[in-house]
Amino acid sequence: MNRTLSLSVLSSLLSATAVVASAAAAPVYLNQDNMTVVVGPGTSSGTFHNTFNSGATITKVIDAPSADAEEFHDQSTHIWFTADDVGGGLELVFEFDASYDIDTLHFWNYTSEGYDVDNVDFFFFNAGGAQVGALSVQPDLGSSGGIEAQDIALAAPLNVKSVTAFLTGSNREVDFQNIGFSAELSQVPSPAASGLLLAGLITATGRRRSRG
Ligand SMILES: [Ca+2]
Ligand SMILES: [Ca+2]
Repeated sequence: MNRTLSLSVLSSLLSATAVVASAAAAPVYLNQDNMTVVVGPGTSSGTFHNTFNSGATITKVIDAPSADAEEFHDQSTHIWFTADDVGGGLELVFEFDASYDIDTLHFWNYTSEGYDVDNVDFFFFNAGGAQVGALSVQPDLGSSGGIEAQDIALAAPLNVKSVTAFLTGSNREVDFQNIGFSAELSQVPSPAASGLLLAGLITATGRRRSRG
């Protein structure tokens, strides 16, 4: 077997790997299409006012169709929670349809200090349920008129399958429109793909050795 063929096999394998890697690296916007959200058990005592009137559900915090979507503040679009005590807040638990490497948080905050979210504590979990990181962000006020997302770079860990967010306001008020994430599908090679690559490399190496 000649060296040219061996190199050609190696080259093909590396190209195939690059194609797989670039396909997996395409950014994904995470919203109601590829994650779920529930009100977490860590939510403090408080009131949701008219948040769930008319059959509305918590899913309205992940219904922005894209990261640059504009949303108007009305009863069908936002969440309003008031904690009974300072320090209390709303806990949301997001579950993704796969493991992702999160790049960016998109946060549509309320437009005035009297009700907006002042701090969000994030906790990140892998597919096994183990906590793999935590960080806090202080989002800006929402833009007036149609509210657009503030894009906040998140130094989040890799391979995140679920996220818990604890949202608070310094005056007990938590009012916002949406949360979304931009992420890339985590690159965990499938056993079949890595087995194929390994077999190819062994074959190519064996051919090179037999030639010498
Ligand atoms: Ca919404
Ligand atoms: Ca505030």
